[in-house]
Amino acid sequence: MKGIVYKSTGSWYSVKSGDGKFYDCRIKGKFRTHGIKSTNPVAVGDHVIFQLEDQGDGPVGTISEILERRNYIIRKSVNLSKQTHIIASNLDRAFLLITLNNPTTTTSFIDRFLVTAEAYDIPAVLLFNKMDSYGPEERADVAYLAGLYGDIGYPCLKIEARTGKNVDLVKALMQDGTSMFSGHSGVGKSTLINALEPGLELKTAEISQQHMQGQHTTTFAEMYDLSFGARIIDTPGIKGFGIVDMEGDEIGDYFPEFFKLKSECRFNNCLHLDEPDCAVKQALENDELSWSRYRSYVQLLKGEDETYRTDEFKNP
Ligand SMILES: Nc1nc2c(ncn2[C@@H]2O[C@H](COP(=O)(O)OP(=O)(O)OP(=O)(O)O)[C@@H](O)[C@H]2O)c(=O)[nH]1
Ligand SMILES: [Mg+2]
Ligand SMILES: [Zn+2]
Repeated sequence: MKGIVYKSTGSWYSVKSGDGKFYDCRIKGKFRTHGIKSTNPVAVGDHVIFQLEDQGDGPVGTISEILERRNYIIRKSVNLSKQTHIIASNLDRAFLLITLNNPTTTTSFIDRFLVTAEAYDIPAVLLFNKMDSYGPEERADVAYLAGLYGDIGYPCLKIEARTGKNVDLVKALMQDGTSMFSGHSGVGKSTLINALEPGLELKTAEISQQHMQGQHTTTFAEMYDLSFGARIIDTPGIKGFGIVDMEGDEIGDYFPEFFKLKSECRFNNCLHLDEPDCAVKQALENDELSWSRYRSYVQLLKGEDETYRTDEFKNP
C-alpha cells in the first residue's frame, strides 16, 4: 500500500493511505535514505510503501520503502554527533508571518527565512499580519517591504488574522498542498490557524504539551488535514525551520535577485564583496537592488550573527 506519514513518535508512524484511513506502522530493515545521515529514517510528509498485517488486534503496517523526497527540512542535533533530524518532508509552501511591532520582525530575520526556504527548495510566502493595528507610517513600511519582496518574486499578503481579513487569500495559496507557518512568538500564528480552521489550534496545543512532558531532546512534527483541502505541518517547539549548512559561495545563489546578475560579474565565483566589475555592487549603486538585502547577505556570508546557526529563530 501507498501512504503519507502524518505523525511520528520515533518508533511508530501514523500513515494515511489512499483510502483515507490511518494505519499505525513500524519500520523494518535497511532503508534507502538517499544519502542523508539522519537519526530518523522516516519523517512526517514522507510518501511510503507499507504492508499490512493483522496479528489479532487490528492491522499493523510495516514500512518498507520511502519514495524520493521533493524537499525536506532538518534540525541539527545539539550534541557533537553531527547527526541531523529530518523534521518534515515534501512541503509545498512555507509561510512567514511578519509584524512590524509587537513583536518586531527585522529584514535580517525575513532574509534568513527566505534564504533557508531557497536552500530547502520550498516556495516561500510573506504574510504581513496585524494590518489593523498599524498607523500610516507602518502601513507605508509594509507597502515598501511588500514591494521589495514582491519584486524579487515572493508572494506578499497583508492580512488580519484576528478579524479574518484576507485569510481567504492565504487559504487559496494553501489549497491542495502542505504548508508550514513560521514567525516570531506573538506574530499571530495560532490566531491565523484558528481563523483558517477553528478547533485545530486546540489539537496542536495538546500535542505540544504532551511533548513538553516527554523527552524534549527530539521534537516530532505532526501533519493535519484541513477542511478546505490543505495540509498543515505543526512542529512544536521549533517555530519554523532552522538554517541549513551553506558554503560561502552558494549563499548568494539563494538571493534570487543577486543570482540573476551573477553571470554579469567579471568573476564567475564573485562573492559580490570587493571584486572588480561586480554586477551586484553596480546594481546596488544604481539603486536597483536593496541595501537591506545586501546587508543580510554579507551577515550570512561572514557568519556575523551567530543566531542564524541555531535551529530556532530567536527574537533579537
Ligand atoms: N491587532 C491584531 N492582533 C492580532 C492579530 N493576529 C493576532 N493578534 C494578536 O497577537 C497576539 C499573539 O498571537 P498568537 O496567535 O498567540 O501568536 P503566535 O505566533 O501563535 O505566538 P507563539 O505561540 O508564542 O509563537 C494575540 O494577542 C493575538 O490576539 C491581528 O491581525 N491584529
Ligand atoms: Mg502560538
Ligand atoms: Zn559580483
